[in-house]
Amino acid sequence: ESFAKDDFIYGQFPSYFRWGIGTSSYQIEGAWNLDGKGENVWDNFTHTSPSPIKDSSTGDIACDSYHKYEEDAKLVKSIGVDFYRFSISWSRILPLGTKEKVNQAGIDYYNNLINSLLHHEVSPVISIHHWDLPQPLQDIGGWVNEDLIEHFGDFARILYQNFGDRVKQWFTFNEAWVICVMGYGDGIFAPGIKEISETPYKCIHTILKAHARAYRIYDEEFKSQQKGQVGITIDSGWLEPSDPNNPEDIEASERALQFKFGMFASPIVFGKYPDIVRKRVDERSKQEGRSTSRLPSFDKYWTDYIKGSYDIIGLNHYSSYLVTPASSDPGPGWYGDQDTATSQDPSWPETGSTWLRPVPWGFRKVLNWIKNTYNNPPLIVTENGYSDLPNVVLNDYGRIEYYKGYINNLLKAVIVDGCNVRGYSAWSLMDNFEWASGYTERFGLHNRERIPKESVKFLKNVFRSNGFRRPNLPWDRQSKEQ
Ligand code: GBH
Repeated sequence: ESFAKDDFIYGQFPSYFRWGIGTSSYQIEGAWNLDGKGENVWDNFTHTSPSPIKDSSTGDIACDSYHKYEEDAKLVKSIGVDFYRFSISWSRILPLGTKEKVNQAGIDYYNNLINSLLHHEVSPVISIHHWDLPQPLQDIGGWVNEDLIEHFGDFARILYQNFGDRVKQWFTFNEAWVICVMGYGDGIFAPGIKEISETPYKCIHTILKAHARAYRIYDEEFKSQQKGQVGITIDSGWLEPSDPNNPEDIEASERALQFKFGMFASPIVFGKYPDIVRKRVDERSKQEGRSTSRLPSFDKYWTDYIKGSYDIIGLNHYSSYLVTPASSDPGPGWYGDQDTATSQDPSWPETGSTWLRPVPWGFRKVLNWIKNTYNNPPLIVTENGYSDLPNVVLNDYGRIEYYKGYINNLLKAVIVDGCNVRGYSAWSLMDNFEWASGYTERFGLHNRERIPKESVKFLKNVFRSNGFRRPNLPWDRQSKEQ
């Protein structure tokens, strides 16, 4: 490594680099039952009692972005970004989840938002699905039912048809790992299913096929005219060996990265699940006396269909973890299969979220791991951000420190290490409904009243400078004049 872990460098990103800010539909829109929108799994989940949400809140109103999209577009503009990454509420467009019934008010809403952004010269970047599955599709099994592959394809096609003349960057899924492990395994996110042994694998399998379907539809029916790009957003922290000199910890770190990022990246890049995942789940399934592996396989057709189904990969990254082999086996399923235990170094600063401690150098490491493992694919950082507890209001100095360290490590990854990162999107435009934590954790650059926090000034300056410009010092001027 050419720099100590925490060295700050001055420098600028390449001229093609693009800056953005992000949100997602359920977290900001509200208007959960207005103008023909159907119910989705997060509406359903937050309306169950007792509430599974920390402060018993819902996204019924959230930031009211359904009514305030013009203010949102202005806010986005005021940060000086090139793009705004937002997601589409599937049940606002297709109230029943299927193409039989299209809700024109939903199409109108996103047309208005897109046109407001373009009016401010901000490019729209769309996440097709950020967790708010129409409830009628959950009622037929959700992501374990392979009928959803075609329904997702239909949904994507409707979006390309209606918005593709103006939208050139699409991401099919946001963090399918969260949907499948937290939603169908741990059950702490919607739809609240607690079946850790097999269901997350089935969910991942269907989602990968649905992703490829949406990619191929664009490629075959729209790309030559619309000339955009389609990718998928995958989340991963950096998973550092607990003891970097211990070979068992080094192996555990690699295993954890393969179970997390590799589960999605390896199929789309190489056409198969990571070898280590295949081997471990197959072996353990056999030991359990099963005739087939808990991890499904892709046949020849799907292998070819999924392999290469990306123009770009999105990375969501927030924090780092220390990894070592697990001390006990929790049994068949997602956690037992990978045999890893993760922790965080208590010396790393705390934030508003228990799982998020700032570790800026981990960002550079995960970017380099992706570069080395997948032959330096084009990447966009689709999310990176910092949370405060409600007691921190507008003086968010912790957030400034975080962005400074993380974006500086991104700069090192790009200009020193040659990682092929094309853009960066901070999370989030404003405080919003933070899933199972409700409104108790705040990631916004603005509060929910849309008042800017201190960090806006800082990020605006980084974006405008395309990096970190060394302050002009008297001797700079002198040397230029000589
Ligand atoms: C992103 O996920 C989401 O894409 C975004 O919607 C969200 O607002 C943002 O993070 C901030 O959380 O509660 O201890 O069980 C990042 C990955 C996965 C991190 C779920 C937090 C919950 C940990 N997230 N995880 S815990």
